[in-house]
Amino acid sequence: MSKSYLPGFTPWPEKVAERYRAAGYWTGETFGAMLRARAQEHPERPALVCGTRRWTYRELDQRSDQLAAGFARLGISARDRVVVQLPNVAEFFAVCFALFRLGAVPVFALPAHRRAEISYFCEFAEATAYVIADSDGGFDYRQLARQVSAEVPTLKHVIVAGEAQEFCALDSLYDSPQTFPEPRPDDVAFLQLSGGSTGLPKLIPRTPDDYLYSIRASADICGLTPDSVYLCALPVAHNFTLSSPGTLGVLYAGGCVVMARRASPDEAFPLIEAERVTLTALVPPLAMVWLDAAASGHGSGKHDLSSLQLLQVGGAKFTTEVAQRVRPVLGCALQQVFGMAEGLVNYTRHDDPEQLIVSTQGRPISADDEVRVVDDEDCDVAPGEVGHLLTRGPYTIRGYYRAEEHNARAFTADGFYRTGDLVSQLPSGHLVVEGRAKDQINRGGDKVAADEVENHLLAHPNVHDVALVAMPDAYLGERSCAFVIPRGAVPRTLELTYFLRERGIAHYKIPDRIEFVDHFPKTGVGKVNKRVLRERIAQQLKNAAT
Ligand code: OOB
Repeated sequence: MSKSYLPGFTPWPEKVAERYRAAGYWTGETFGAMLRARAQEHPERPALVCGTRRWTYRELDQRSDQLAAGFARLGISARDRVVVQLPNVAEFFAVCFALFRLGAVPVFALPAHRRAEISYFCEFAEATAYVIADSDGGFDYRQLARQVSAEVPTLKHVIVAGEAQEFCALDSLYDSPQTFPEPRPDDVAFLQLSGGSTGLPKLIPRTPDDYLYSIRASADICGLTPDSVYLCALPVAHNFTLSSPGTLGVLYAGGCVVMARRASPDEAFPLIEAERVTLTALVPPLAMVWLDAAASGHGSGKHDLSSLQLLQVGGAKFTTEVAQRVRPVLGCALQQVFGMAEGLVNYTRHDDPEQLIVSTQGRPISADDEVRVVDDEDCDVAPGEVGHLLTRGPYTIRGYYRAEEHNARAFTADGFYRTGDLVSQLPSGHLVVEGRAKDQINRGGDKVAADEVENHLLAHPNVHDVALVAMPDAYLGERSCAFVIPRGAVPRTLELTYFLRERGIAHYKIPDRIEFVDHFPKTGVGKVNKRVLRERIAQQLKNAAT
């Protein structure tokens, strides 16, 4: 076992770590050991269902061992970073557990990411390998891999699930199992992505100790058992789907994970009926689509959803009015989930009064999650008042990966993470998300960092200045609007969106609307006043609707 940590990781202070171990939160278990234990307990139980394929725990365990050996043959070794960009397929788990067993470090990209994001992740993490599916949703990831390989010299291997063409086929890597040294449970096991608010997305280091604690506790809060059947409908690599309690929580509990390629009712409802799914997780816009489909009672709505016991909704604010429809329409319980890839996750509990379930975003997992609600000077606000949410605890990171300068701003001197969320807290401990102080647009759960998109737009020769703000949207909650001060000829909206596509950014980051203006309103200190811009576009939309 290595004595040092992965360079660029900020560990918890030793005294704090000791406390978390003594409290039984951090158990020293690794992901590889967790899967091994389940495979020994119930080898023949189904672990994964994906299309016509069904993998038992034994098979998932074996495949992970075999792939670990295949990855090692390629030269991938402990601590190497590997960007993993897979859709909702069973291979995701074989790849992840293989990398965990090797001690290599997956970097979880989303299927929506494109050249700009993937090249950046590969470069920043100095990734040696990139794992993709051949194509999904009409997009050919091999074409993306060609562009990324040309740009990133450290990248030695592109590994493809499916038709590999000139790349390495994942299926060719199922070698005879070998034994690898157990990785440290308190070192980085993988890197998650932050939604970001400043510049490029930050990488979030998570350890087996902290992550498995949040998974165990989440599985407990959600009442998971070996009979739980989880529909993985949101992107598999997202923190919500992975760990709250998500797929890993269900595997921890010995249950079964059913993969849906899409979260639409026409794909998900037949799977719920056929596999007797007991729980799933959605972002608010999808929950609305499901409610409408189920309420209509025809088309996809005619499926038997009676096995569904729990619908989790999170990632963005779920309005009380829609939340109230879940139980009557879907006939299952609702759980609101307010979490973040950096750590802290809040759940409403099964035995909470219905009023709290529909109107709050839950309370923290752990008695040792420290939550502070503060004003702009970091002073605690009066109980019940709105303020900035700060948090630290047994599964909330103490720093982003290799981001010393940013960390000094994103964390307080005593290690609290500044979430950028504005919340109020009820006497019961439940949090209500009231807004956001970070410069981000939450597009139905997809997070858009304003200045990342602004920087791309500023690269256009006819853009003098730009400010990206959120505008209200009945379906997504928020969409993005770019206010642009043109330089010279006023560019056409289509030209700018095409320009952004060409720069290779994820589709959800492309502004939904562009407004051309002569100047920006300014704050007292001369900064662009985004509040005024948000109000202006909201008013404009309102006027247009009446
Ligand atoms: C989840 O994680 P991220 O990292 O994509 O985004 C975190 C941010 C939070 O800081 C907050 O701004 C927003 O997403 N958010 C919510 C919310 N859940 C997340 N805002 C309002 N209401 C909610 N229920 O989104 C995530 C991670 C784990 C579990 C669930 C969600």
